[in-house]
Amino acid sequence: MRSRWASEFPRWFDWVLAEAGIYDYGRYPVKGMGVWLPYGFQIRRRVIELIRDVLDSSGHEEVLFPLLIPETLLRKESEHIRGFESEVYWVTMGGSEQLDVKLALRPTSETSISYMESFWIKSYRELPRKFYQIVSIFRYETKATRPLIRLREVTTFKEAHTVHESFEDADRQVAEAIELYKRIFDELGIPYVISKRPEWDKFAGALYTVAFDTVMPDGRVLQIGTAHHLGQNFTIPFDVKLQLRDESLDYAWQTSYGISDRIVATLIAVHGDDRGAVIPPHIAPVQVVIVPIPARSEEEWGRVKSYVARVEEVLKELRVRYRVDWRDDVRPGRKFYEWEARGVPVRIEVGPREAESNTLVVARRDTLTKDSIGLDELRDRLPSLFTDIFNNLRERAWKWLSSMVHRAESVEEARRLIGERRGIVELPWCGMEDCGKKLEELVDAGVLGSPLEKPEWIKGKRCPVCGRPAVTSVRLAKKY
Ligand code: A5A
Ligand code: ZN
Repeated sequence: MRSRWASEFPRWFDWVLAEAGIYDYGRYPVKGMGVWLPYGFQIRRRVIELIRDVLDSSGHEEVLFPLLIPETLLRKESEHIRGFESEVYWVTMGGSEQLDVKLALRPTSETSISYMESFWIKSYRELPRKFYQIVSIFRYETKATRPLIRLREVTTFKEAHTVHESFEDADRQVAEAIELYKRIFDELGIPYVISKRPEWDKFAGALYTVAFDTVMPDGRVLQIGTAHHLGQNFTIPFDVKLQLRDESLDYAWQTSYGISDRIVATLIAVHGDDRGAVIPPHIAPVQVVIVPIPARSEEEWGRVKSYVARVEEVLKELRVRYRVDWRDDVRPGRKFYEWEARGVPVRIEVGPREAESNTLVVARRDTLTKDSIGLDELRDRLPSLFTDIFNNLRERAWKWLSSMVHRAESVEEARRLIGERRGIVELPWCGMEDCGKKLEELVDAGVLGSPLEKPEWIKGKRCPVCGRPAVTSVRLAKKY
């Protein structure tokens, strides 16, 4: 058994990805790139389905752009390229010929999408448009790469790109994006803190960035999603012009928002335990595993087998994704261990005793408790058991996050909290960049930003750096 906590977390995470058959990382001979294994791929697929449902049902249209972006396009917005310059993979050769224009493997798609929008969008009547794609992007990350958390090929990059007729509409779109992301994370039981990133840490080319952060079991913070107001920063250089209501011509306004493989990483990290993954029932590739317990005689075994068939009938009727682990060369204890590591939410054990008495032993993965129920109760109890498991996972994860958000009023206190407890520390703040940066240095942590609404508790409090009255709070954390 491994510990998921504190400094053990990175090792636990590597172990669970391998042990549960989710993601093979570190062996493929390109740094920062791994392989989705069959079991992991199914988890990923269900998460993607959830994302698609949420976006499709809110007027987003799925598209698919080319992977390659000509250098000329990528360089058009100066802040953007300044931000991404050092992370771009370039294609320079076609066979043995040098290419006239270098081609970038997209690090994100603002430039290619804006370029095409200049042909598509003519009038305010067509707006808003909300596009999205779920694709691979490439970033030559220089910070330590980690499986699913910091990749160089991000294989599950959901990027949405929207176009609007005014600043305010784009502003409202960022608010919608936040609501949609809340729904997505809520449906996975992933807890989050929402912050407006400080000026010095916004997306390259954005007017402002709002980010979702979560706290990993080691107390370090991971950014799991971002929404950006892009203003007219891309529509001006790409000439995305439209006719407005008063017949005048102006450049369009845009937003973009993205989530990545980190959503799967977080699902596994926040719900897991020392035995491995704990996958919420609606996402689990296998929702129920039946482990038949060996019998002493052929005759008894025959009764177990036909009893298992009766259990299967019920599971089929309920349309549950289940497996019967019939392997005869593996002992039940070993099977329990393996299915627990994979995070199967419910295990049903049936042996001679259960077959005799028409009962089942039902084990919950989240609480590791066992219960004996009648076969006739299964039909009624299983759906509510799934709901209970998910609610418990979500509650547990939120409790953990809340316990990791601390408040401090002085630099010393903040520094001690981050040093001893990790997580997020909130301080009153005057809002000045100088003080924010000074805090990063003094607290020895990174700034996440401020809450979207001015918090009540800072009333009458002062910025611990300059002593001026606080206008908001600032959050700091050790970041991934
Ligand atoms: N076009 C916009 C949406 C964009 O690219 N935004 S972003 O740079 O902030 O990326 C969106 C999200 O992808 C981030 O919030 C982060 O959760 C995730 N992400 C970024 N780089 C990543 C990497 N190297 N590996 C895994 N996830 C990454
Ligand atoms: Zn200050």
